Amino acid sequence: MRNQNDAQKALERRIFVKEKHEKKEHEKENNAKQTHASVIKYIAIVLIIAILAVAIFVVAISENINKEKQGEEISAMATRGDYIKEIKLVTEDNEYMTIQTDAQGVQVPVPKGYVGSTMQGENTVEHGYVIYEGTDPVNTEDIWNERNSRNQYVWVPVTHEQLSKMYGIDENGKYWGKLYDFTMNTGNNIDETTGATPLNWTETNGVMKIISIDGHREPDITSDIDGINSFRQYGVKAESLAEYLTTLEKEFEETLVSIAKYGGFYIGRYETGDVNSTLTVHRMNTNIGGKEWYILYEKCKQLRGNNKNVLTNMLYGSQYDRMLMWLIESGNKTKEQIILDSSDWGVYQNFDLEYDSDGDGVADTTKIVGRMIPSGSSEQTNANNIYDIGGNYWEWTMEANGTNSRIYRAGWASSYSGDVMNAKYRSGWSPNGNYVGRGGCRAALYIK
Ligand SMILES: [Ca+2]
Ligand SMILES: [Ca+2]
Repeated sequence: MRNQNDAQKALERRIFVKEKHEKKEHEKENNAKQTHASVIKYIAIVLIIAILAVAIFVVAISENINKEKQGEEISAMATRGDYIKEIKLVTEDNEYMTIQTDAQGVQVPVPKGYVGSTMQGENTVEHGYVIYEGTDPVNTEDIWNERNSRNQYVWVPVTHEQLSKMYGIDENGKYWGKLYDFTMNTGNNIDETTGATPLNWTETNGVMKIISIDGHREPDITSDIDGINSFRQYGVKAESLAEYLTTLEKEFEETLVSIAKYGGFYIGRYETGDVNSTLTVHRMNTNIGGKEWYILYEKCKQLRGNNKNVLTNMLYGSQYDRMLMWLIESGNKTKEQIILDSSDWGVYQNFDLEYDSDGDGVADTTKIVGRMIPSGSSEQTNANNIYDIGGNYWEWTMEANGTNSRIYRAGWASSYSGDVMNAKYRSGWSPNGNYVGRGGCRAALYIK
């Protein structure tokens, strides 16, 4: 028994020892594993730190490169912006124009191929200096025929300070028109005299930003047409939208150069006429609307005919806005007449105005609701010698909005009143869509 017990105890002890040994081994193993894991963890941490350090370094370097790049771009932009800003005002005759003196002694550039009017009421910059196409002096004895048969434009003076409020340059170096809404409110960002306030853009340190890229903007394309067939259908002279955009941008830049060089631009005195054939800017025209934006845009460019001293185009939104500001600044119109109600100087459904129906210079007809009047036939719509801004036909501009709309300005005679579609009013529709029947346009002329 005793031996058996001893044997049993010995066995138990062995088992115990074995287990203990195994436990120790296991612990050792675990310790080794833990040490191994610690080493791996340590290496991992070191690696992560190293990777993070490298990443931070790379980011820092690339940010620095970006900053340098941005710096280069900004300075390139500044140079490019200065290129317009640094253009000196031309004060002596050149190959494209001669400097004329108005009735008040103010100098005004008159392009070759056009003559400044000597007619009283048309011969001061302050109240709208008028030029007539052709080289013959304006026959003031037969002024009604002259007005009805020669293209006419009115000088809109623009100082360099005012020009800087008509365009800006974005971070990519693209020139944009500065568009404005007009408000009777006062406050930051609202011009005290005119109530003009930025529309869809900001400017910081000389860099302009379009707030909504699909909002009001110019120059830009809209995507309603694409492909060579639709281009041809509307007489668009481009093979692609990209090419079209390049053309629009180049033309806009040319207008800025001209405005800087000569201190202003010419605006069509009347709504453009003869829209079914070769455009004209004549008084008493009745073919003044009903065309697609694309067609009128191309036709406006042809308005200059063979004259190589000037460029013509459809008016830009930024130029329309400057013209409105000029009407207020020159005292021709009040803020209220531009912003709140243009009934008393426009062609609207809510205002009976007298107009000349046969061009003999004597008003003999009263407009009734639902009727347009011949271009420039009512003296009541005259604003610094520019006619029918307030109403009559809607006027397409170069301004784009959305992906599929061009902006027209002011009113439409037959179904709106002047307190709704006042002179500042802007809305848009598809450039070749349903409402083209109401679309006319205003031309502009720039000296080269
Ligand atoms: Ca008459
Ligand atoms: Ca109009």
